[in-house]
Amino acid sequence: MKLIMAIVNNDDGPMITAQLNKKGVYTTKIASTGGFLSAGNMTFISGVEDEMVDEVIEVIKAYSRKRTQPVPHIDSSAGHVGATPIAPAEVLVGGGTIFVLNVDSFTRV
Ligand code: 2BA
Repeated sequence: MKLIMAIVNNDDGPMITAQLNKKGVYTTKIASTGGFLSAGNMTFISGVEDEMVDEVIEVIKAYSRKRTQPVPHIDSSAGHVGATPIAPAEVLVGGGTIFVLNVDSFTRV
């Protein structure tokens, strides 16, 4: 058994949830926040049998769009002539960021 943790854009969350439910995949959604952009995103946690892992990843891939988002934090010195921002003005976010972990034990009581 594996534990899949997938971080996706908030806008893609509902479609991914619907598709996972359709396939009978149990999932827990956690409202999360990206450490870099401080923007809301959604983290899915699903415990699945090994043979389902690729199918779940395919769903997440299919419904996670890439988008560019502005980076809010710019060095305060950027206002001075000739100064450069310390971060790019935009970053490419997503599709999804997916971790697959081995599960030692799974119990429902
Ligand atoms: P954020 O941390 O808000 O990052 C948003 C996007 O900013 C990232 O997109 C990436 O393009 C860029 N970025 C992140 N950290 C950066 C840094 N230190 N320097 C320059 N650019 C940086 P994604 O890579 O698609 O990540 C989307 C979200 O997935 C992240 O939101 C974070 O919540 C999560 N994530 C991504 N990689 C992760 C990891 N290795 N561990 C835990 N969470 C991760």
